[in-house]
Amino acid sequence: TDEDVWWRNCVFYQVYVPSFADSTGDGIGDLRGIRARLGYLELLGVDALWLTPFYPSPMADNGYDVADPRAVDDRFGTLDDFDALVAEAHRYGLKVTIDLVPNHTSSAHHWFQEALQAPPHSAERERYLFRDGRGPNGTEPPNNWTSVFGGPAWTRVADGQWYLHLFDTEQPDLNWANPEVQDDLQQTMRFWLDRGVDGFRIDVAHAMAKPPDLPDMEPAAGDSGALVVPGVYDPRFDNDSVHDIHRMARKVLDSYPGRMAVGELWILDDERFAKYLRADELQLGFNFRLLTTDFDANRIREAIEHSLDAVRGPGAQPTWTLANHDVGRQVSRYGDGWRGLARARAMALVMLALPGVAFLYNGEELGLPDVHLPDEALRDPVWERSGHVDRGRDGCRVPLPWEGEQAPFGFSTGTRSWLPVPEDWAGLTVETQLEDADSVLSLYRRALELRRERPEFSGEELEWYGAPPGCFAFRRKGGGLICALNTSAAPVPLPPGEILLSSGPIDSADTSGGGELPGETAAWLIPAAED
Ligand code: TEU
Repeated sequence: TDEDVWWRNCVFYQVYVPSFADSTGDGIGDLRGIRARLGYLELLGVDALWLTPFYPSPMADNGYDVADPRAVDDRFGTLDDFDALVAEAHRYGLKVTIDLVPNHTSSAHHWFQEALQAPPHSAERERYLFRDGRGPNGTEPPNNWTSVFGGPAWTRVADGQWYLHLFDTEQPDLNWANPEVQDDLQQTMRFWLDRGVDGFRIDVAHAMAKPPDLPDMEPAAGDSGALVVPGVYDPRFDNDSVHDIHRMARKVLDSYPGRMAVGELWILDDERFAKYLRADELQLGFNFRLLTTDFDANRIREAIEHSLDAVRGPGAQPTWTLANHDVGRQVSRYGDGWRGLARARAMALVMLALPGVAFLYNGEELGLPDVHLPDEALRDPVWERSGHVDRGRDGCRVPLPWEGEQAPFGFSTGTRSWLPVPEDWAGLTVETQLEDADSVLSLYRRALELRRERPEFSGEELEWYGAPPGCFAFRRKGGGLICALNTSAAPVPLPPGEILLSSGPIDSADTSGGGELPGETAAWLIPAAED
């Protein structure tokens, strides 16, 4: 039924749990904080939530180092708080999806602690990827793999063996050839499905399986993080046996009605990407092409066409995203000051005009920029492991400003916040933006409302109009919505029609007698009736 495939044209909202809303005054966001702000999400008009990890964790990687996947960290609340959040979200008509982190655990997970106590080749060690080192006395790592966060992907333990970690030293990779590991994920899925979650976001979904002999990678593979680049041999990611894991997970999902999973897939090769979306694997895969594209009409059009092509084979829905907690905020990415903001507004209209699924990252609807934090505030292991070369991802993780005149602007019931909120964000709060018809928040609200309510937002395929350099316009075949984007500085003519919404000021609401789209702007139109 339609209700079973609720996610097919859904707008997801990523709640970065530590930074959304703090109900206890400790400066860290929590589950009760989210529950208290559900009214805002209803007002915004999203359909589903993705909650980042809230499981017990030493927070070496802000919760992506999970010590117990079937519990709630004290910082974030209790299981009762979780149940209450799900129930309340459902009353608001919001679906709830949560993060699964199957590639690794925290080094504080009892399995890893047991592995450290146990001898080499023991059953305890076989849950992870322990190996003997190379070179005299095994003092060299078992292979040349590097961690996505920088430095070698291996750390040596007291008895001389090494364990693999594709991310931080405190995130040991699991051995997915081990049936115990496979079984544990199924238990975790059932645990949360039984509590009523509607689906999962699967962390590094192309990473779990490793070739048993762990062959060296091509050193250049280390330059692209977790992204698999065609033509560069990288046995760390996208091994064929990973698909067995997704099939297994899908069986669990399918034993409940209307549940789904979206995989984080850093894969540029369309054929490899499409394999994860086969009928018995993931329903959705994150597509990072829009997010990694500059503000250039030709490039953006290519990214869109490519993304649509990539899912056509398996018949899956396309997905779109402009930001998340790993990549930085679009306002800062697209340029400084007013230009970055104008472009981010334009791209929001492009993304929300496209068929399929959109993922928003909390704070993008406020036009938040990346924050340049002082060194001593930085928490991200990327900052540490890169030898302080890469400032890491904290700049896009700063808590949300809600209301009032003083930082942290209602984020917390107290005065603290785990990352400092800039004092000059008073003008960016939800409170101020709700009152301003021209704010980024008002743009997102209006866009989401139109997308939800207007019949023009249907049709899975696009038709492209001829357009001057630096611009494009597409029409959704079926519904008929037109989206035009001008990435140049000069105005360009608009197709005839009625303007539904634009990312910046436009002279006339009806362009049938001719109209112009200013530079760095996007508009939605309903085509003039043909007679
Ligand atoms: O990210 C996967 C990933 O490899 C990148 O997004 C990575 O964070 C970035 O390239 C580093 O600069 C997922 C999570 O989204 C991320 O927050 C976690 O740190 C990572 O997995 C490990 O669990």
